[in-house]
Amino acid sequence: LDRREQLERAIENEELVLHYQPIVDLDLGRVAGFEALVRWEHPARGLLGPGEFIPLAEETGLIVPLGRWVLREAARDAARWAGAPYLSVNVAGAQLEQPGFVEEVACALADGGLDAARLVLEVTESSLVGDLEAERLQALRRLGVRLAIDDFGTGYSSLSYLRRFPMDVLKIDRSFTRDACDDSGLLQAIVAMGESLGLVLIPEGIEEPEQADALRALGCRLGQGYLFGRPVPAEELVGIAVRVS
Ligand code: G
Ligand code: G
Ligand code: MN
Ligand code: NA
Repeated sequence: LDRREQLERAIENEELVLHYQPIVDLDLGRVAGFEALVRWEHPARGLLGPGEFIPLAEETGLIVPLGRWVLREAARDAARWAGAPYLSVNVAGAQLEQPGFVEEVACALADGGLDAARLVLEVTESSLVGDLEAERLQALRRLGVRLAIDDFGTGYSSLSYLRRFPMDVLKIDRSFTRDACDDSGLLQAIVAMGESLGLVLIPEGIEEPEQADALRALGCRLGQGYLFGRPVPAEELVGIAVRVS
């Protein structure tokens, strides 16, 4: 089998697994949500990270069935979490373009038993291109789902999409988080812009306590990174779904 066929089989045979990384409230030291991050339990090569198969999935269009599986699986997992933390799921541009995408999201929520208000969909700047996407995002919002811009600041797009696309959350790429302790004017400007647009800010890739302190002082309420937890399988969330310290 070639790599595409192997991935296709993996989706059908449930060789994919979801890991979850906590998103924490920096003030309360408590889990606010989890981001679902897909892995592939390859029968021969072991556990593969998304970097080893998401690009292939995007090139071949397999990202559509893969993403559908992720959404359904994650909604089912999240419905059982104690304390009702929210669920954040990455969505590729090709998924947004599917005519039935909004219905698929609604079905995943209904079948999994998850309230729409607990779902955040993460899209990248590069998938925000036209009227079609804007319409899809509006429809998702009408379902009660919230929307996040992922890896903010790393795309090549202008900021004009912030006017055209309804957004709730801005995930600040870890390349900016790294400068948190250096009195970075760029990071301050990103936070100020996010705040003035009424967006929830989530700096990613927080690894040091000093970074968390600096980001909280800047006005970020939430954060994500290895300091608080690495992505782990759903079974290992028991306990941390309620509280981290
Ligand atoms: O887990 P890790 O940090 O290696 O993830 C690397 C990248 O893979 C991230 O940019 C993330 O957005 C992407 N990714 C992880 N899971 C999914 C998924 O379910 N769907 C899509 N489209 N991308 C994902
Ligand atoms: O692109 P996206 O933000 O969806 O993917 C998150 C990726 O960042 C995952 O692959 C995750 O494993 C990785 N990640 C999460 N926290 C940290 C961190 O603190 N440091 C580093 N280097 N990577 C992280
Ligand atoms: Mn993400
Ligand atoms: Na990101």
